Amino acid sequence: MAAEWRTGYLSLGANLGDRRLNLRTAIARLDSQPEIQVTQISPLYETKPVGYADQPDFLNLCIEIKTTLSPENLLKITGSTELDLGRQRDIYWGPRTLDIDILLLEGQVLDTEDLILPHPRMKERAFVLLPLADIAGDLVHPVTQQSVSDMADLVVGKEGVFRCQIPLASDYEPTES
Ligand code: GSY
Repeated sequence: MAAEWRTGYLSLGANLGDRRLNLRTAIARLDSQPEIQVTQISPLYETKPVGYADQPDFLNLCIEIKTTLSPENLLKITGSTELDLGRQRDIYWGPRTLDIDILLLEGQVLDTEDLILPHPRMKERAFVLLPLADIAGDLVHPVTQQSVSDMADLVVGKEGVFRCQIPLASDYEPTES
């Protein structure tokens, strides 16, 4: 039986190296996987660091994907993409060339040692909710039943999140869904 294509949402962030290039490369690598299609890319945001303040500002965005991967295999791909782009885990909340968080995966509510879905901190993070609301405002959180737009309206910390005037320059176009 053919595997089912599910819709998912990922948050990407970078605050070391060429931040735009890191994000572009990560999106292209994810889309080059046969089991992943990138179908939407949010606007790009410059954001103040959350968690560990003494580090450079981040660039953040969210993407929509379609995937046939299980959550565990998607996590393996996002993890290997982070490592390929030079990520080291020196400081837990610290600077990184690339961070990819799986936010939501259609039909999946999970709490395992390696992965919690929906992402447990997404509702506290303006740097996640503002770009996510740009591409999926009507999406409903499967546990709280709140829409992404409502969560984005209520989230604190929006003053540290600025939409970039210059888009993520890209030779990459998302696949039409
Ligand atoms: O969890 C994502 C990594 N991260 C970020 C981030 O991507 N953006 C901002 N603004 N702060 C962050 N703190 C951490 S940890």
